[in-house]
Amino acid sequence: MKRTLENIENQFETFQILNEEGEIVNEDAVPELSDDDLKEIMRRMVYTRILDQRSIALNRQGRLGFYAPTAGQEASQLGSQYALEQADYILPGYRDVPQLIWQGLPLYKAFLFSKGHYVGNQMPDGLNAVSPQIIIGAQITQAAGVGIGFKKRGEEAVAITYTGDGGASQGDFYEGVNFAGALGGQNIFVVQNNQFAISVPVEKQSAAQTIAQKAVAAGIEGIQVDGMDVLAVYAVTKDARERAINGEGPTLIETLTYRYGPHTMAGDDPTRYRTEDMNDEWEKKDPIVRFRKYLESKDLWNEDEENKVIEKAKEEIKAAIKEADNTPKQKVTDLMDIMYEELPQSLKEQREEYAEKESK
Ligand SMILES: Cc1ncc(C[n+]2csc(CCOP(=O)(O)OP(=O)(O)O)c2C)c(N)n1
Ligand SMILES: [Mg+2]
Repeated sequence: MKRTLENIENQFETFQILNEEGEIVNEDAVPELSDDDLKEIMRRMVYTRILDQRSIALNRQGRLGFYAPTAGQEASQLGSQYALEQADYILPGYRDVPQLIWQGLPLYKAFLFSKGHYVGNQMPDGLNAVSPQIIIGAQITQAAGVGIGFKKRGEEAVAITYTGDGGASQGDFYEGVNFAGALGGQNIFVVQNNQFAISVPVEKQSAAQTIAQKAVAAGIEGIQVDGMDVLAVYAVTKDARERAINGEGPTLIETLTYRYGPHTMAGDDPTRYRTEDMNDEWEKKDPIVRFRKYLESKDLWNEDEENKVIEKAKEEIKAAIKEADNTPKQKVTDLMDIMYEELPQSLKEQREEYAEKESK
């Protein structure tokens, strides 16, 4: 028998443009981005890191509900989002709130999502997205549907979906990528491989050396990218988007990354399954540190600039949490009203009952 697995796996090398020192190691692949774009990407990453810190603090004060920390994953999340256009459609997982924010979700709505308030799930006009999915993998088949729809309608847009290394083991994942491949969906499937599914290490998740290679069985392009390198993530996503729109099919992107914090704020203790050494090793790869070094070497960034971003983030976060707190509490009648265009008779009666209770 000819040994094909090793041959295939050897082809999935990690794509990188910027190394840990902030040096370009792949000159030919450097994406065309203006100085303003580069600074904007940095601003977004710094802002998002602050938002993460503030969200963790707010959660500990009991002012937020569900929260899945994002620090460490900024390059994977924002590098890919920066490659999108406004017409594109995002189907995120629970950790992917930053992509929604930078694509147009107001911050107070992100906080309301955390609080489990329905207003946090209502996307503003111009933002094509569903709210973050909690069920692992469920958004992947939906994304295939949206991407196939774009193709059928001849629209110049892609559906991008995000899941984790754990999500890539779900049946929905294989169904989604296969179906999108078979029907030429305008899709980008991003797997943020942050090495763990809660406490389960990726090595126990699959016998495959890479998640990217799972594209092969679906007959689509797959690439593994340094998920701590924002230029590399941007470049591969931009390329995937162009190919999808040109009718060249979907792409599976595996980003190698790490979440610094706990899985969620609901009691996970990462010291039980990760070592200090492992944390240190990944922190050396930090996406913000290396991009800062790169921008400083081009004279595009300095401490003052960064402090301004941090102050602005803190102010806006303060105002947004206030706005979320001031949003009227959701009522049972609200939940009924947003669920149906026309209420079924049985619920009409219940609605009247609740409306009366709520009016007291
Ligand atoms: C269908 C389903 N099974 C189990 C869970 C419980 N669960 C929540 S997060 C998680 C791990 C997911 O890990 P991964 O896909 O790697 O994403 P990460 O949290 O690391 O970003 C599990 C098993 C769930 N939400 N949905
Ligand atoms: Mg994971």
